[in-house]
Amino acid sequence: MKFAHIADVHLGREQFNQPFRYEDYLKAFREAIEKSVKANVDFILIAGDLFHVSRPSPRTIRDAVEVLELPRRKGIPVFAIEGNHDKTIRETSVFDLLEHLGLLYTVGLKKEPRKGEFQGSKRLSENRYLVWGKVGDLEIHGLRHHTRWQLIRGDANVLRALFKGKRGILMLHQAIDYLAKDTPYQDAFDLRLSELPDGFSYYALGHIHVRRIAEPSQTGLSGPLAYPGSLERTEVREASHIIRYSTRDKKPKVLENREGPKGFYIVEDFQPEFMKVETRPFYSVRIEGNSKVELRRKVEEVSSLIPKDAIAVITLEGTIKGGIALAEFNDLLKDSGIRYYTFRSRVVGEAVLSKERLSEEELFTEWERELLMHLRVEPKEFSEGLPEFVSWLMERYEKGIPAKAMVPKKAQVAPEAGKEKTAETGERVTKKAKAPEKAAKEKKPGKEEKNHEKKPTPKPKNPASLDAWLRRDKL
Ligand SMILES: [Mn+2]
Repeated sequence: MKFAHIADVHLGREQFNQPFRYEDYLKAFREAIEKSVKANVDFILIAGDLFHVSRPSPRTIRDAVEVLELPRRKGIPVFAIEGNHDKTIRETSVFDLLEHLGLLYTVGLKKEPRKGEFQGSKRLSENRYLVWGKVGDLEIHGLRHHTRWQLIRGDANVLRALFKGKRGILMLHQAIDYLAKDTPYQDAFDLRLSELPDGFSYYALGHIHVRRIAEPSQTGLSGPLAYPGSLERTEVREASHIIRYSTRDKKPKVLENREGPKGFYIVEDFQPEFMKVETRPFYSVRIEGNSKVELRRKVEEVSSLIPKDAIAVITLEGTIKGGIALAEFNDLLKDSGIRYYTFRSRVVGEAVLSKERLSEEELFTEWERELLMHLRVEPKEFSEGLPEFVSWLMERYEKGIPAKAMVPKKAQVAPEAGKEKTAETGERVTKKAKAPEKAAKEKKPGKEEKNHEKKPTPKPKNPASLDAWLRRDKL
């Protein structure tokens, strides 16, 4: 059994508002599908964010159809889940259209059962079905993207309940803490490693845009966890090259990004092997200087190191009296021929007296950090479920909410009062304030683990929490 595992295509995206980037993203998708077909795979997985938005333009849909025709003509089924970018709460989505055309099959929760050569389903409750893909004896399970607060509540773990006893492949579009290190999801993961359902031979993941693999020997799970990363370079962090030019350096240094090329996996016997996809050179340039003259000179010097067909994001840094205006730099590269460049400024107008920086932990309470974390990752989510989310958050951090917000007047004050006071006086956050917060932090994981251990009470029917979740949650 051989299959392709693709994720985070973001088809339809015009990065930097540049139409040529639309073509780049499409080209990468076409190359990945062509290489999969050429490798003679039995099926193809797209683990979320095939599209950049949930309502792609007619042009994007046309291009997706054209590319997905390639495997269909060879009888190679494509299985997909929706990611955070392309999921929708509407009745009908672009995925329904593609499915109707026989171009792909989505797996997960559905209102209607599915039957056919490549699909199976099981009734969970009234008009709720778990739908999976099948190729021979192999089942391909999955669930579209959900936020952590939808999947894990106290000791209720929706994923474990849904996929209990299932085998084969599990496709998810979530950030798993274990593999999120050095990614934007480091502190904003959706799932802990220990929360994943065990028993699958391969975990086909999407959402983290850099390539990561964790072997069963590292995780204790039954199969490897794999993120192929996005097919194109979606942000500065994913640049192909980094140019650094500090105030000390006489010459700029050009480095290749250690994350390497972009691509996807061809998986044989559940062992992923990386397949490169050609992408446009993307340069992240950082220039430090102590004067406008120095910065301008260095920009000119560096420009010859950037290939003409590249994208360049140039960040200017330093301390310069009066600051700088980016408009003063744009003219420098006007005739450079570089396909697209943009300047960003991290120049400060005056010297900062203290180099000390307050950490997030010192600035915000745990409750505030949790709220910020969710807002940072999922701003879209809140048009719908904000009140529900807030009550979930309040519940979870009941003990951390200032007493006055919970109970009018006669509050059960004491342990948290100190923290509240320091927050209100607004002066520097003292050690006094940190202490109770730390204690609370240390207590929490222990409590969760205890709940975990208690949990496995195998019931023949859906656990009550799953039933409740199915009733409440939108598909
Ligand atoms: Mn993505």
